[in-house]
Amino acid sequence: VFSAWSEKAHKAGQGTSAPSLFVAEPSESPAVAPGSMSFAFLEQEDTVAFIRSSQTLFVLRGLPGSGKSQLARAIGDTYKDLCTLISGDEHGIKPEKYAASAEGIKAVDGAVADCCSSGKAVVVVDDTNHTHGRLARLGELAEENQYVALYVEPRTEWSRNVEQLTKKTHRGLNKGQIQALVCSMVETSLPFYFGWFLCPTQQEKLRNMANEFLSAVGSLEAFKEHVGDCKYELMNLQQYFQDKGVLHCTTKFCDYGKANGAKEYAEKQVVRESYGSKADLVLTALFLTPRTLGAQVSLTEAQLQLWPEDAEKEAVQSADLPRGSRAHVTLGCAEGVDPVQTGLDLLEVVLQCQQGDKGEHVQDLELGPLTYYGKGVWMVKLSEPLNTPAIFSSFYGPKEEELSGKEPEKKKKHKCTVM
Ligand code: 2AM
Repeated sequence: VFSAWSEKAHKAGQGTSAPSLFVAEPSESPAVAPGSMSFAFLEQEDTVAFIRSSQTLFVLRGLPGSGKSQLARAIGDTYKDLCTLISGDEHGIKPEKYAASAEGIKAVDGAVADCCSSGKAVVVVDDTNHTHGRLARLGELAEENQYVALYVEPRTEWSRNVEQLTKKTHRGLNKGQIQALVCSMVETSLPFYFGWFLCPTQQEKLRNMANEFLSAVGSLEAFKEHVGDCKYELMNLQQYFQDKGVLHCTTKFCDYGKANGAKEYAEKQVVRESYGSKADLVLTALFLTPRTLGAQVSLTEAQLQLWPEDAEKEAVQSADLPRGSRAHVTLGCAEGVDPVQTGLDLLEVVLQCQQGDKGEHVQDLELGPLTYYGKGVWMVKLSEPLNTPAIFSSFYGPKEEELSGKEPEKKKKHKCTVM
């Protein structure tokens, strides 16, 4: 079993002879269920190479007995000395008594923060992570330390099967306890959104480019002349646009399952297969409007497979816009503006061009030709598109009621059918 993993890592040209933190005696490890280890971050050469040179927090989630620790060992075997495993079990966390495991949870978070601040390439949290609070907290730790979080569940056939899990777990949990945990897993399956997440070095590069764009546009006479075209005051551009966290290109907004088609999207084979894989995004333009600052992304055919069919129609029903024309990275928003606006602003430009209004060419900046589209909308087409590697992942954040400090709605009794 372990030699098969090592073989994979070596095949990817990434194996090292350094001792692994995860070296386990093959005889101690249970057999691997067929297909349960087929993850891009274990099997795809370019993804493995990218993760090795980047900063990734693997948030494993799953029930006791579902194959989580085996998955953790497989990650360890692939990334060897670049990887640290933090186990909830070893810190005394009891999945069935999460509320009473505060000490252990605190210790895990401390260990994650320490590993991340030491710059370890791969940090793995091996715990059930079946509650929203844990997913959001670990996502927050990743963001604070400039790591990309990957939420991964074992792909064993029995990962949510109460009967089998009850037999397999060594924790002595009864069926009722396992069932409660399975329900919690199901309820927290869908993230806030899926998307491609840029690694920290690329984020910095893009932010610098955006600042260059703002300085160049802000200092133009033409810009000052047009400030009156919109109702917003567009001076001091760097301060005007507020940062909206980790840079990413959203593919599907799920709103934890409340958005239309979220479940169907998450269950698509291509989404499952691509989760945790590297993609090379091509950024072709930067734009600013009175509301948002963004980068246009030009998706390849393969990337379009992950693009929801109705992403453009959902925003502009009346027009037939090319698939992927909403793809972008939000770089900043004016005060009080939601990041969803960036894609809508981009679509307005695309629509305007489609209707034959190509805007007014203002001048050539160092970044490329600058066009004014009216109503405070400016776009520079990059003469050298920015190729940026990114990881296809998902995002969990604090829920709205936690952000607003409001009492959460009384928890509805979800009917949960368990296989
Ligand atoms: P963005 O991708 O344009 O930046 C959380 O708000 C993330 O999901 C943001 O990145 C945001 O926009 C995106 N988002 C929010 N609401 C959305 C919606 N209704 N449709 C699509 N994306 C949305």
